[in-house]
Amino acid sequence: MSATNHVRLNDVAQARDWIENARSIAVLTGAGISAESGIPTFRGPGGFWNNHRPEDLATPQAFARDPKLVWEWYDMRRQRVAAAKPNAGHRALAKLEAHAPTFTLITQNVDGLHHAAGNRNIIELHGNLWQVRCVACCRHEENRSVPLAPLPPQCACGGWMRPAVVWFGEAMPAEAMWQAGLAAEKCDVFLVCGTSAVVYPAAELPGRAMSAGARVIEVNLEATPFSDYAHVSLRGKCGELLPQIIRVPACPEPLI
Ligand code: BJW
Ligand code: ZN
Repeated sequence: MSATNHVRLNDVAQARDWIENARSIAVLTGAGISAESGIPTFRGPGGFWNNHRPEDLATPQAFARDPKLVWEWYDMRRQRVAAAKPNAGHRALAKLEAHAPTFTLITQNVDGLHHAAGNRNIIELHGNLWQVRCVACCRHEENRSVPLAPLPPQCACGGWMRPAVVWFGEAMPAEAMWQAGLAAEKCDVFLVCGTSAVVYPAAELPGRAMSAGARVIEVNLEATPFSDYAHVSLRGKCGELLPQIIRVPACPEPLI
C-alpha cells in the first residue's frame, strides 16, 4: 500500500477548498520536499553520511574540530544539488505563488530549488548552500559554485571559508525570522510541507499561525510532533499531494 493511501479523500478536498479561498497563504518547507529531487533528508533513512549524523556535522564545534570533514559533507551536497531539478511539489508551490493574492514561502532548505521552480517571495531561514563566509575577522562573504577544491576553501586573508548556513546553536538571521513570524501570524492558511518539525525556532511557526487563527495543513510522509494539532494532516509525498491540493487554473496562453 502506498503512503498516499492513508490520505482521507475529504481531507484533500478540505485542504484544496481552504487554499482556493485563502487571501493570504504562508508555507513552511523542509528537507522532505526536496527528497523527490534526490536530495537526502537529515533524519530519515539514508540520513547518515560516512557514519556521521548530519546533526553532528551542522555545528560550529564540528567545523572548529575538523573543517575538512564538514566541508566534504557540504561539497557532496553542493554537487548533488547542482545536478538536481525541482520536482512536482516545488512546481505546485510556484504555481500557488503565481495565483495567491498574498504568498510567502518560508524554507528551512538551503538547496535553492524553490527559486529554481519559480517562487520569488522566499525566506531562507537557514541560509543558502552557495554562499560562503570567512570565519576570520574579515567576515568576507561571497557566492561560490562547484567545484570548491581544495577543501577547506580559503579566503584571500588566509582564514577558512565556511558555508553561510545556520548551524545548531547559532543565531537565526533576525530579519528573516521576523518576516517569517509576520507571515505566519497574518496568513489565513499555513501549509507545512516535508519537515520533521523538531528544529526550533522554525518548528514554532505552525503553532504561531494556528494561534493567530490560520487553518494549518500538514503534508508529510510520516507523522510529526505537529500532526495531532494540524487542522488537516495529509500523509504522503509532497510531489503527489501538493499538486492535488493546489488546483489553481492554468495560465491562459498569451495573446500575440
Ligand atoms: C517527506 C518526504 C516526501 C521525507 N514528501 N515528506 C527549543 C527547544 C529545544 C531546542 C531548541 C529550542 N530552540 C532552539 C533550540 C536549539 C536548536 C534546536 O532546534 N534543537 C532541536 C533539534 C532540539 N536550534 C538552534 O540551534 C537554532 N538556533 C537558535 O535557536 O539560536 C538561538 C540563539 C540565539 C542567540 C544567539 C545564539 C543562539 C538553529 C537551528 C539551525 C538548524 N540548521 C540545520 C542545518 C542548516 C544547514 C544545512 O542544511 O546544512 O537546518 S539542521 C537541519 O534541520 C537543517 C534543516 O533545515 C533542519 C530541519 O530539518 P527538516 O527540514 O525538518 O528535515 P528532516 O530530515 O528532519 O525531516 C524531513 C521530513 O520530511 C520528515 O518528517 C519526513 O517524514 C519527511 N519526508 N520525504 C513529504 N517525499
Ligand atoms: Zn577572510
